[in-house]
Amino acid sequence: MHFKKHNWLVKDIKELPKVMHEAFKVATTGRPGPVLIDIPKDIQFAKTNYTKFKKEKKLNGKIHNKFSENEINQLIDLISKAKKPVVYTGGGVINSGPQASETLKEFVRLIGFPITSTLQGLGAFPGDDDQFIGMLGMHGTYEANNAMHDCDLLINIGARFDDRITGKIDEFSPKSKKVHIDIDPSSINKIIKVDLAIVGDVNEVIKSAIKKINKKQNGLKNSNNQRISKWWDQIQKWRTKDSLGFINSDIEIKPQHAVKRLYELTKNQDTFITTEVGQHQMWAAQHYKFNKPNRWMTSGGLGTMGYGLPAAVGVQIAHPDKLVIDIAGEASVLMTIQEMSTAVQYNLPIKIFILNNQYMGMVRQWQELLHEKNYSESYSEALPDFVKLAEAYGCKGIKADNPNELDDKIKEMINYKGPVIFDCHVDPNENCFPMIPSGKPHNQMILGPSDKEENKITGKGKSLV
Ligand SMILES: Cc1ncc(C[n+]2csc(CCOP(=O)(O)OP(=O)(O)O)c2C)c(N)n1
Ligand SMILES: [Mg+2]
Repeated sequence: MHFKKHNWLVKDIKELPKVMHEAFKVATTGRPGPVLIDIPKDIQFAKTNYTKFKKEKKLNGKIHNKFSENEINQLIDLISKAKKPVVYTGGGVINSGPQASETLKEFVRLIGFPITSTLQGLGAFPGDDDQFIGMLGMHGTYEANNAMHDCDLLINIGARFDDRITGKIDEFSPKSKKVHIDIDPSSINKIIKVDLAIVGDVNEVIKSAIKKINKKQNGLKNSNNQRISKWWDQIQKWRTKDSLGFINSDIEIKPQHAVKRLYELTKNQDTFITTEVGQHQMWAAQHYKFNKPNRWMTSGGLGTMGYGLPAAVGVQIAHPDKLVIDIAGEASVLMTIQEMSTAVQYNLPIKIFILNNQYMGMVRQWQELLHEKNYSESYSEALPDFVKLAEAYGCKGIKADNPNELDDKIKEMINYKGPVIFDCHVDPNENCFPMIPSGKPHNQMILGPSDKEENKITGKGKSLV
């Protein structure tokens, strides 16, 4: 499977400077992605003179922004007619650069629509804003998924209709007109057919739309508000379900509670969160509120356990004075735990916050819900003592297993000047809800344990998870 956008094999040393320039250009422009330059041993020892290459001017602006005024007019026309609209944003807004998030905020406030986000798009729009209806998809909120299902206009900005978002494709958002704004033409009409495709840098496209709205249709904001007021009433009703709610405990630390406390105790500073892959990742996405772009680094798509710790190392090097926390699972973090040496060697004060449930929790959850509780190889009986492991690496270890001591221990972690491994023992049996069973449409979510029976995951849906 390809994990890179492009690769080069350098066969002649004279090609190397050109290839290096090209590689950086390909990696950073259009839809950004990793590239590989293969430099064989003989070329590594060869010598050549460096020749300068002319920088191409503003590649993003010239090559990819092929959208037309007519397309922007069509977008505004759809916006001004919709009664049940929803904006759905993805990682493309983040990749477009911080300016795109500012432009997005202006656009969404101007049109007054509800906005939801994919896992990768979190932070592009403030997570604590009233217009934000939470993340959508497999573990998204009730209001976001129902809005997606019932809407009459869906504006996808920089997202790719991933299977964790669409669920059952032929029942995905069945009544809506669909707009897709994306820099990558190959993403368009790939999974979901759309009514209007606008290819371009999302920042440029939204900016053009804002300009047009402000110029031409001054009354749009008010007329929109009236037209969609019933829709907002419906969304508020869905919100009252409180789909991220959970039953807290005085005896055990609930993982959702741990993430909520971590958020409350760190929200006053500019905090960067990375994650591993599993339930803890979804609880982090659900309960930590991201108000700025690029504060949330997580592995989606292929979802690689072991991503969060090295990612935290990288983020801390880029932002030496910021608080960087890896919200981790005990199984995932062990995949790359050796990187604690890097953190200690370079004195990087990363905080590894492990939601330790002694299970590969996401696997256990699926075994419970999809395989009739046939648990296999998901329980870890022989975990290391993470406090001792931290000490073995020469950093600080903190353990918490009582909700009453959680806040003090989190504060101790935040205030400690070096790297920390925080072993937070949580309820091992907690499941991550809400959940759209794969193969089911968005309006058939499992909301919590008591909801399971009516909404059992059956038939084809099982193999789709
Ligand atoms: C490298 C890799 N192997 C396997 C998987 C499949 N997988 C997804 S989540 C998970 C369990 C993760 O366990 P843990 O880190 O303890 O997180 P939890 O779900 O308990 O929060 C596994 C095995 C994966 N995503 N990546
Ligand atoms: Mg676990």
